[in-house]
Amino acid sequence: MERKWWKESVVYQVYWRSFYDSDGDGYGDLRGVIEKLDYIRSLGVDVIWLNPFYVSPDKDNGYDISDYYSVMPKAGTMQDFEELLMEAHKRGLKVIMDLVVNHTSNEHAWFKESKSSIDNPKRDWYIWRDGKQHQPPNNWRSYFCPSSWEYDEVTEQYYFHSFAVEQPDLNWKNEDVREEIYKMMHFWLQKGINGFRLDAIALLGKPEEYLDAENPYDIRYLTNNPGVHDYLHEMNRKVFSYYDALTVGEVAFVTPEEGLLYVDEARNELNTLFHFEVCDEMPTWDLQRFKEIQKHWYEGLGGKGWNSQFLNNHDHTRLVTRYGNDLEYRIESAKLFAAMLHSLPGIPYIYQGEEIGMTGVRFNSINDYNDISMKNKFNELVENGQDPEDVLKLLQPLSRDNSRTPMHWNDGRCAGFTTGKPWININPNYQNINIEKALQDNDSIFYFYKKLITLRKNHLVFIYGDFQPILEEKDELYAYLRTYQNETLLFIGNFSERKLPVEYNLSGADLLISNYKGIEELNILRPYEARLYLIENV
Ligand code: TEU
Repeated sequence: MERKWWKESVVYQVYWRSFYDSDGDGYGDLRGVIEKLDYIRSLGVDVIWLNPFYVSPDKDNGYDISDYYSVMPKAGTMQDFEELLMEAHKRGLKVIMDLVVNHTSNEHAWFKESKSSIDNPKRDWYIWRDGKQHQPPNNWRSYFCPSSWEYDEVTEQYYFHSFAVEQPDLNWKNEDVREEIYKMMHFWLQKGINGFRLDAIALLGKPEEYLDAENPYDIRYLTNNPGVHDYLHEMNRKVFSYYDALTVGEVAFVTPEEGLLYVDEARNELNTLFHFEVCDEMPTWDLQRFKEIQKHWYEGLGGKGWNSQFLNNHDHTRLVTRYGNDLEYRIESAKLFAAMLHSLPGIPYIYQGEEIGMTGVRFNSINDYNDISMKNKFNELVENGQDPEDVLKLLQPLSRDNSRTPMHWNDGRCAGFTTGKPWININPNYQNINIEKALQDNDSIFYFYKKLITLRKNHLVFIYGDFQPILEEKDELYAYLRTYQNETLLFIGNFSERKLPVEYNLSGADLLISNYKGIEELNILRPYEARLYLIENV
């Protein structure tokens, strides 16, 4: 596989509304990102992924778009965005945007036209069906609601929505829809952005017939339907092929073999993908399962497609809380996961705050939560008779708001995030966990990430090395070799709170980085201890 800039990059995800508030309205904004570009650059990352900032009623925090060509006032202005792009490029940072084209907002002009009458020219831009005996066309649920259909009184039909009622799905079978989206993509790429993160992109295909699902709670019927590859191949031919862009697809519920169809270089669809075999299907840490997933994806992509590595984002709770140990071993476990994610095959993505070990959060009331997915689920379960307190406890660990609390810049008022009232509560542990404190501590998680990123730049084996798991039978130990040209990298990590022996000859190995000060016993790993070695080619 040939060298590409995006294969050699580390991506930093900026959830701008929680990043830094420059004007005191309680929301982060694009000017806030501009003011913190030097901080982002100091970490050593190469690309910034900005979550959506298009005009939106904000029912799903910008993933319900009502105007693809303008910037939502909460985020700033188009001039702010253009300045952000210029200032980022000045610092050698590339910028990718979030492309949300499986659906729009129900307040988009296209939908308002489509909804206005059965024979409106844009009726077919969305998915409308007759009900069955005053019931929805089928029993499908959506990601956010008990039904994926919403009845429209005016035209007496139902429209389809894979997510919230306020997010009607576009009909990608309609060529006019596709051409309109491609035109919009060129508009942003011609401004100089460096690519897209493609939201829910595996959902573009839709079935010919909407038949009832045997188990409506298994929502895989929403994704990976026929047609998706035809659309992505056309999107590549009509848009991506004109640019040297990073295109990373959010592709849930696929096997490695299915995932390869999206990113096989010979198929000219996308560059890389996020699969969700971990974050969607592994509620708590299971190292043996994780090893299987990594091995299957490495073998499944088979050197033909490129993977991406992440363990948290704006939808998935903070990795140190969900998969690490955010109490006694917060620092060690945060660094352990970082060393693993930055030495596995694929592009590493750092979610804002991960680099200082920010943790998940527990708000006392459902009213403190913002996430539409969680609030809809809460209402459904309570309406079905479940105790509200029990439901809150059930939903808190995986609430998307865990990752959406504002960044901790310092230990001052509102963690230095805003001079106003923050749009969502700030994690109360900001006085102990914040960037100002991290930058003053040479042993902080921040500087550990920085060192890892520097190592990746100095040793291509991190990027292009093959992947050879070893010591696989050790339940709480993860170890693998990666070899490229004349270098061999060895990762060993102890994912337990006990000391573990490492039966591997480390005598000739050069230690690159470890998350403990010094080595206590060469062949014993301390709780959550991680080490990366360069070893003589085996
Ligand atoms: O999320 C899509 C989404 O939730 C599923 O594709 C998938 O579940 C994936 O497995 C994540 O767990 C995207 C955005 O990231 C999310 O913030 C939006 O709410 C959603 O699309 C609708 O645009």
